[in-house]
Amino acid sequence: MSRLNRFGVSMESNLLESFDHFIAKHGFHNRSEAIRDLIREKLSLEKDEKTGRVMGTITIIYNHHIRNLSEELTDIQHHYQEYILFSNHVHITHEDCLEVIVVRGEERTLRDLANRIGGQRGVSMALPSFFTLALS
Ligand code: NI
Repeated sequence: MSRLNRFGVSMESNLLESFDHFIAKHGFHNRSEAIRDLIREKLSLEKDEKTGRVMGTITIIYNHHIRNLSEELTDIQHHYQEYILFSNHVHITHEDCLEVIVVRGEERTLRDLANRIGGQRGVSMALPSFFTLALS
């Protein structure tokens, strides 16, 4: 590991308070460790964005008894139709459905898609799993 450098960080009290909650929730030992981790993650995301496209799946579990949820999920997927190669649906219990959506495109867009799906009431999981495609 290369030498550690110290630098000062200024931020508003409420932001720092939220950050400390984040640190406690995610089990970081201290602020420095958490900041390092966040920076690494952000830089890695940016690198993926620069290298372009990814491919993978978004696996979702949802309760189809929730009013309008199935229609809403269909609407969202139509909005992103150019990124979706196909999807498969499995009925896992009386009310729960599992869907695997195979996607290809810019990672940022695909993460937006996963977040939009995951943000719907009645969706208990929206798990993105992507790998980077080499540019051709
Ligand atoms: Ni189903």
